[in-house]
Amino acid sequence: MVALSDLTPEQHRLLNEQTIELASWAFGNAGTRFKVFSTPGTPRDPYEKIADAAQVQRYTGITPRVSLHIPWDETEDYSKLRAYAEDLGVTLGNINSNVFQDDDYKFGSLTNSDPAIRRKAIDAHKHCIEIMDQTGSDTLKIWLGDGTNYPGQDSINARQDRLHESLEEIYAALGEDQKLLLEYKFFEPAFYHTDVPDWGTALTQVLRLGERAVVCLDTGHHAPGTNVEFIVVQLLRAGRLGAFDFNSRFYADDDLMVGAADPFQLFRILNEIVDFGALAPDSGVNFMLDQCHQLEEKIPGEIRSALNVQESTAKALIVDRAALATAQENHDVLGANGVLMDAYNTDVRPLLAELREEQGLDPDPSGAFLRSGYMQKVAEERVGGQQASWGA
Ligand code: PSV
Ligand code: MN
Repeated sequence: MVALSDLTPEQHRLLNEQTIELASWAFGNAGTRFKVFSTPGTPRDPYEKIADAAQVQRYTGITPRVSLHIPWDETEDYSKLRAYAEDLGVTLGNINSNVFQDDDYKFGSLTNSDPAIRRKAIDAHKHCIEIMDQTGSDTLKIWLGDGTNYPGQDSINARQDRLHESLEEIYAALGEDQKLLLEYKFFEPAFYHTDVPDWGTALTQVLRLGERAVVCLDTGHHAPGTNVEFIVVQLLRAGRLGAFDFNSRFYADDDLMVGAADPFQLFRILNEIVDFGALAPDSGVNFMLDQCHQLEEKIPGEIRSALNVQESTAKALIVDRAALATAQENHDVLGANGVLMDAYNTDVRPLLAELREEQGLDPDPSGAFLRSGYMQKVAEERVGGQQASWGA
């Protein structure tokens, strides 16, 4: 076990400063194509989603930003939404574009062979940039459903060209302080090929755009068995790891709570982040949760996830880097692996409870939230209307 007093001032500072962005859609109902279950108290609009996200921040102290998805979170007055969020102690984070749920995008959006549809998709991104100007968001996050289902359906090569041209126009529309974040995914909804399937394609595309174009690594978007931490290092080395979408998976893009399916993978990722010196907020890497809570309660699910990331971070921070370097130099395979495993097997929960007490928070965020009665309160208040859901 380690105590807060065992940490160096630098380790302590990094834990204190760590932040994790939440996704607004995590607070809506989610499910599979078979069924979306509803829950009493589920938010019905972006305001209620932000109110729920603010609860996660209130009890964990490490989730001060909420990411919006457009048009899911479309609202009349973004300055009003921004002020509402700030009153509750959170800010609005990334703006996620959505060009995958309109009939026009059946055969692609930014890569579509029809110039009129590409124009519509580019304009949807420009609309997101206008929203960013009002919300104060500095990042436009792009994930595309584009791809094909059958060999020969369209030219893979031509689609890459169209993608570049579309992205170039979007990139040019960004302000000096705004970034373009391109997310890759190797399948779904397209099954033969997707137009941005992997980090190599995403990196190639962003490198052609300019310095403010970076890559988003969603942990669920890789083939089973992929060494994700290796990709983390490659993107860091290229200076283009813009963000994580954290979640965990047993099979495909399950969007389960991060650290639930494979806590060791989460530790390995954060170990590379710490080793590279990319944990500090000014490193340019945004840590975000991109999850759907289908069975579990959403706010407690987000609290658990934020704590899972925090615990893995603390474990990565306490890796004895000097001992590791010596073992690596001596080709001491078991010794080096043992140093990592010692950190991974350390119970950091008491240390984090101490950290919270020092920050004036309840040492047990999950318990404190459940005791607050918030869930009962919103279940009583949020009656009628249309509950938010994935895709609404
Ligand atoms: C796609 O699977 C994705 O990971 C993207 O980040 C989307 O915007 C998000 O999920 C929302 O469902
Ligand atoms: Mn994602």
